[in-house]
Amino acid sequence: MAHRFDPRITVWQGDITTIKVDAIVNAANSTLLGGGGVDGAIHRVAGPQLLESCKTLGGCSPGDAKATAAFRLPSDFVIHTVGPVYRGGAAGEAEKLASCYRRSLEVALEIGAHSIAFPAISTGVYGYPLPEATRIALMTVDNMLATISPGRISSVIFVCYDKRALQVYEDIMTGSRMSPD
Ligand code: AR6
Repeated sequence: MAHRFDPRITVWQGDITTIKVDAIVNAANSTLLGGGGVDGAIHRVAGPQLLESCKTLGGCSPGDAKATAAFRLPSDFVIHTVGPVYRGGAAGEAEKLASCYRRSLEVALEIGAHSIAFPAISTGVYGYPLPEATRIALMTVDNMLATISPGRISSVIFVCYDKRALQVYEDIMTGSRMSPD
């Protein structure tokens, strides 16, 4: 039978920098000093104050997360997390990726962010195969939400940049893609 995901989880296709939630998550690198992909887009829209704020954080280890204000973005906060670089799957990537989602939700709780939007961490430049990364993202967040009341976390949006990613998320949510491929 298909797994029933927490109703606070939704999937949306588009640009994460346009979303008005309490906190958006950035798929950063360990310097936290900007980069390409979603990181570049977030810094561009937030403006130069975001980089200034990130400089005070002293970097971030893979699997960890740290928050800043969101400056010109419509959200209130940016939670910067660092995904693993995919090196074939036997180098602890799955545990590191799961840790990104767990730590980001823990940081959201600490800063009082109730609504949170995630990009598909590590699935761009860092090369994590999308179906496997998506299963980890959905299962990790779903497992954590089971222990967090709706008064503390009210919604989690998974943001897919393109149609292909949206299809993968929707297939896993509806149970039509539960086995590895
Ligand atoms: N909104 C939502 N998702 C996006 C957006 C956007 N505006 N732009 C890209 N994506 P990536 P990574 C998706 O490469 O793999 C950076 O240089 C994209 O389609 O941004 O974790 C950092 O500084 C993909 O599915 O992040 C690091 O050095 C997903 O976001 C490195 O890349 C993640 O792709 C991190 O690599």
